Amino acid sequence: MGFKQGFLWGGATAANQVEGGYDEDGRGLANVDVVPVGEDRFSIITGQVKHLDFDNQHFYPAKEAIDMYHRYKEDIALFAEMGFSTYRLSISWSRIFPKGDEKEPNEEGLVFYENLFKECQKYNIEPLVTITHFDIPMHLIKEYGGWRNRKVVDFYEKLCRVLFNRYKGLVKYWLTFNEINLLLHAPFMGAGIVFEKGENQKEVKYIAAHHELIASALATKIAHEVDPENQVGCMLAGGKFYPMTPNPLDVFAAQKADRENYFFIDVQSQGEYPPYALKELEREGIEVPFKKGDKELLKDNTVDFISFSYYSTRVASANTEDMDQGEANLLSTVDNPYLESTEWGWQVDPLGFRITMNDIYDRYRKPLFVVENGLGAIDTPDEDGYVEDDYRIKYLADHIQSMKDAVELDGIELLGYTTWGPIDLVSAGTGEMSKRYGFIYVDRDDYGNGTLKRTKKKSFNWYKKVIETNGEDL
Ligand code: P53
Repeated sequence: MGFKQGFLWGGATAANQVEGGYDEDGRGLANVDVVPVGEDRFSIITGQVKHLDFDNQHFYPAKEAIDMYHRYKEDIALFAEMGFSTYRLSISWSRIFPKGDEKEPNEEGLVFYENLFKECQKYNIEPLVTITHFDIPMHLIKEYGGWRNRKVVDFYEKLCRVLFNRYKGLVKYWLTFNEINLLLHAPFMGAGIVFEKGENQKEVKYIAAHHELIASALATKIAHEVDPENQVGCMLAGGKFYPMTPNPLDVFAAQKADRENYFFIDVQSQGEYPPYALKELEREGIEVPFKKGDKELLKDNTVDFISFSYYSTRVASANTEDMDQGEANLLSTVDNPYLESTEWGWQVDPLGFRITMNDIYDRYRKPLFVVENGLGAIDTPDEDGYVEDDYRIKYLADHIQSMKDAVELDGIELLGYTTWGPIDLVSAGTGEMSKRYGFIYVDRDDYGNGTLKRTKKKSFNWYKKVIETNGEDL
C-alpha cells in the first residue's frame, strides 16, 4: 500500500534561483539575471517594461543567489543525507550557449553540469532536469525578440541535442519548459517577451506559445532518438479553479480558467490543439503560425509523463471585478473564504492537491510527477541558527497525506515528489530570500547580506524520516 517501491523522493530548484556565478566561466547574461527584487519586478517579469540590463538603482539577487555554483557538493551531500532519490534542477541556457546562437557550446558550462550530475550519481540520486526554467540568453531577446521568433526554436533544438548527447547515461528524466502556462502571466520570464507599444499582447503570447510547443515536441523527439531510456515530461503550474458559487456562470468561468492553463499540456500530451483553443483564437483573429510539418511533429511526439507544481487552488468568478491579479501569485483568483493563507497570500488547500491530481489524471491518463510543492514562509533562527519550522512540517505532511490518498484511494500513477526549494533560495515571484521553502536554512537576506552558511532546520530530519519510511511516517 502507499507509495510504490522506487517512488522518487527529493527536492527541486532552478538554476537562476540558486547558482549565482552569473558571469563565471564564460556564462552569458540571461533574462533572469536582470530582474531585481522590489516593486519594479512585477512590471518587468510581465513584459510591460523594457529592462534588459543592470542599473544602479536595483539589487539583482540572481547574480550570486545562494552560490550553489561553488557549493553544489556540500548541498548535494545534504540532500543525500535526507535520503533524496531524485534532485530536480535546471540548466542555465546561457552557461551552455552564452549568447544562444553560437555554433559551438561553451565547454566550461557543460563541465559544470557534468560534475554536478556525477556528484548526484555518487549518492544514487536521479537527476530530473528542467531544460529551461524561466530563462533565455539575453542576446536572443535583444536580437530576436525571444520566443516570439521562430528562429529561437532552432537554438533551443541545438541546446537540447547538446544536452541529450553529452549527458546520455547520466540523466534520464527531462522537462522541456518549467510551468509553461505561466508564459501567459509572466511573459518575460516564460518567453523572453517585452511588449512593444500598442501590439496585441495576447497574439504575441500565443505565437510564442506555439514556438515553445513546437520546441517541446522537437526536444521529446530528439531525446527519444538519442536514448530510448529518456523520459520526457511537460510541466504545468497546477492548481484547479473552483467556481465562486454554483451559479453556472461561475462554473463556466472556472472551466475557462482551467482550460487556459491546460491548453499547453493538452497539446504536449494529446498532440494537437484542443478545439476550444482553436475556436477562441479564430474568433479573436489570432492566427497560430503553423508551418508545414508542425501538426505531425506535435502528434508524433507527445510527452511520457505529466509533471506539475502545486501550491494552491484558485477561485474563478464570472464577475471579473472580483478577480484580483496581485503580485502575490501571478494567476488571477478570488479569495476562498474556506481556506487560510500564507504570509504571501497563497491559500493553503491540501485536499485541493488531491482534486488537482485527479483532474489532471482524468484528463490525460499518463503518469504524474509532482515536481514542486511547499510553503514559502518567514523563518526566524535562534542564536544557534536553528529554525523550528513546525508550520512547514504541517503544510508538507498535510499535502503528502493528500497525495497518498490520490495514489491509494484514487489509483493515480505517480512517479515521484520533489518539494520546492529543499534549500532556501531566491523567490521567483518576488526576488526575496526571506520567502523561504527549505529544509536547510541559508544565511542571506533580501539584499545579499549574510554568510551563506547552511544550517539544517527541524524539517530536515522530519523529511528524512518521511523518505526513509516511503511516506508512511508523516
Ligand atoms: P515563489 C506563480 C504561481 C505559481 C508558481 O514561487 C510560480 C509562480 C511564480 O511566482 O512559480 C513556481 O518563488 C516556479 C518556481 C518558484 C515557485 O513556484 O514566487 O516554478 O521557480 O520559485 C515558488 O514563491
